[in-house]
Amino acid sequence: MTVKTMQTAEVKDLLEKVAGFNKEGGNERVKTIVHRVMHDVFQTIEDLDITPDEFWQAVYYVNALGQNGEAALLAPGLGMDKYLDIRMDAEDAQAGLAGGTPRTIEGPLYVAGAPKSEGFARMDDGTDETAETMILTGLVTDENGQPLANAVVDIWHANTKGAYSYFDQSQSEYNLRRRIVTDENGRYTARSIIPAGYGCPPEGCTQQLLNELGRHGNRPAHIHFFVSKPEYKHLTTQINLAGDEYTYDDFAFATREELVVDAVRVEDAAKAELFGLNGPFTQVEFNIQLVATDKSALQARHERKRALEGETA
Ligand code: MBD
Ligand code: FE
Repeated sequence: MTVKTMQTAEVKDLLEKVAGFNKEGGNERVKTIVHRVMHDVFQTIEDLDITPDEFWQAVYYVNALGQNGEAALLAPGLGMDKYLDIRMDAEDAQAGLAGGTPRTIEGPLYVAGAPKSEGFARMDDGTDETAETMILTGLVTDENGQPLANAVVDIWHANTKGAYSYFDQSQSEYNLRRRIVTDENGRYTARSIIPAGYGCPPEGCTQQLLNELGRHGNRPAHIHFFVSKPEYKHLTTQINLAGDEYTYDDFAFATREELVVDAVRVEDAAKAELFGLNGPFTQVEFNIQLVATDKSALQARHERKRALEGETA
């Protein structure tokens, strides 16, 4: 059946009433958005001849998605976080603020208030004795390569099972989450463990939809960063470790060529000793360039719901 009703006065009138156009109160921005989104939903139903059975499946899907708290996981899986990045990159370019280390998506697993230290932090709690020791080092500079002291490098990553502390209650508090303030030479150093990639919960709503699309729900091994310093553009980014099966096939579309980093195995005992280690380790180097700005709105991360944000300093 191919009935066309979108152009009728009845449907146009319905959409305007749905969005509260004929009512005084409410929020004009919300009205505009709801009108547009509902128009596009109706148009999709018409164009694709969506059946009532399909429609109700979608309604119950949204219910279940909320119940298992996966809306912010489905979003990156559907490329929405990536699309916001594409827009912010284009805005930066338009404002003459392009450059520096590229941004990439935050993801849903940040926890605010991780322990803060100067220059160095050990990030793992030492309980995973089978994990490969990681030394993560880097230099934070401005666009001219001048080192930036006192930049805050907020790092978080998964354990060897791809799980993040706080969300994985079996891990200790703030395991694999630290804030490191760059030293007088602009450097930060972390001792941690090499993370494994993340996989969506196999029984969850996100994976359920990905299955329908013939897609997997995996991310490569990666490490998240927020990097900030007053008078510089806030940077939200990640590095993806080279050589992972999913480095260039990330379900969340976070990989960027400039953010793929080699993890180098170091057997040299003298080098290990430099980091206080008595055995081989794997070194990951990630240097970061920040872009100067006097626009204070660009110096802060975007607002969204984050675990423990507002509860800790
Ligand atoms: C992650 O660890 C992540 O970084 C993203 C973007 C989505 C799900 C899990
Ligand atoms: Fe992640």
